[in-house]
Amino acid sequence: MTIPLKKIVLRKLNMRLKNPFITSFGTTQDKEFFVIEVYDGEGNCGYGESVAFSEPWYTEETVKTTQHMLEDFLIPILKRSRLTHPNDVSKVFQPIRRNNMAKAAIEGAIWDLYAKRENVSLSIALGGDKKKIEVGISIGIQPTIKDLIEKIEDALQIGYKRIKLKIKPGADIEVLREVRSHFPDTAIMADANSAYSLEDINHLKKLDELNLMMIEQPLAHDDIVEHAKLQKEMDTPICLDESIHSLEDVRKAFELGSCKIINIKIGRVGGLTEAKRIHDFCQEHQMEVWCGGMLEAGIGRAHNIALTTLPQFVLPGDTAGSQNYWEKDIITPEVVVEQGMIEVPIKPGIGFEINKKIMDEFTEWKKEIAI
Ligand code: OSB
Ligand code: MG
Repeated sequence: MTIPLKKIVLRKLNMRLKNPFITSFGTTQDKEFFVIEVYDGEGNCGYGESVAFSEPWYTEETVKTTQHMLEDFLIPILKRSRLTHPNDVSKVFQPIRRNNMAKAAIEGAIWDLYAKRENVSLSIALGGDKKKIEVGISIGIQPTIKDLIEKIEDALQIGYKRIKLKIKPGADIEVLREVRSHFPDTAIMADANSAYSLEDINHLKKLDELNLMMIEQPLAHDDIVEHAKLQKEMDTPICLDESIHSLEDVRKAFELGSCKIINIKIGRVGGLTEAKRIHDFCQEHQMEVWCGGMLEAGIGRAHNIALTTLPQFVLPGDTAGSQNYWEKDIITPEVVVEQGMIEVPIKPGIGFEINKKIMDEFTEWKKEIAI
């Protein structure tokens, strides 16, 4: 049966993180993004959230490129397409090269709408089965070791199942040694966000003494060849983030031996349908996966929770609780972490209500587009 699309509302929001988030590529505090509302004209509304940042430091997409793609290409394609399942969205978007985060934002809204029309949770619609998911936390680069140790202690108090620390040249091995000596048994991993090159191989090999769960994206954002060389020389499992944009990328990375673990981000791979295809491949080939984060507000967070209920998400992801990021989130209830777990909502679609008052408060402008 056709999924009727009657109207799309595009909202631009701006939300300030409680604390600046510092990585090897820069600092984020103000998060600009779009909320996309897709209406079927029968009383249902699906919600999506875009994840590209204001600057192209993580991948090439930005808030402005997202708007351009949505308004000038993706929404016009939807106007002339007939969808029977959310899987059709990535097919009709195929002529548009990349711009995966823009595609994922609107595809996510259509997945939510579809699940609501079917009267099932997004988790069930995707084929997930977990009732609760295990989560970790990603901690940005801190001004001092003391600050970092305190942040880790706070996170362990909440029960986060693993701690991810951001590293960069000059703030890596010494910091991690100090952390490891304070927390000898904690599950710790490091994320370099592409800050190193193969010339640093001897330096990176020192990480092997620290018993890390994995090292995430040590080398170039667009590389899988040199990561394969590095993985052959290192015991610590490599996890790829920036380098993975599709199932094809995963297939090639697997063939080359570029990594042992994949960080799946819905936005980076162009939506839930592609994320699920990557999941299925990894399940078949015994590659471990986990769900990454993009400092999302509640709608994006809800999509991540639903995806993580698929069985091959065997490692805790970066979907921390709303309180880790925001004074107040745009969904109700907010995402709550207890003993390192999030309870998966069972209501139809994303399973959270939108707090319209709070969403309006952060909305800079909105536009209605008839389909
Ligand atoms: O590399 O996973 C990353 C945040 C912004 C950009 C890139 C990354 C991150 C994080 C934080 O690690 C994930 C989160 O808490 O949402
Ligand atoms: Mg990363």
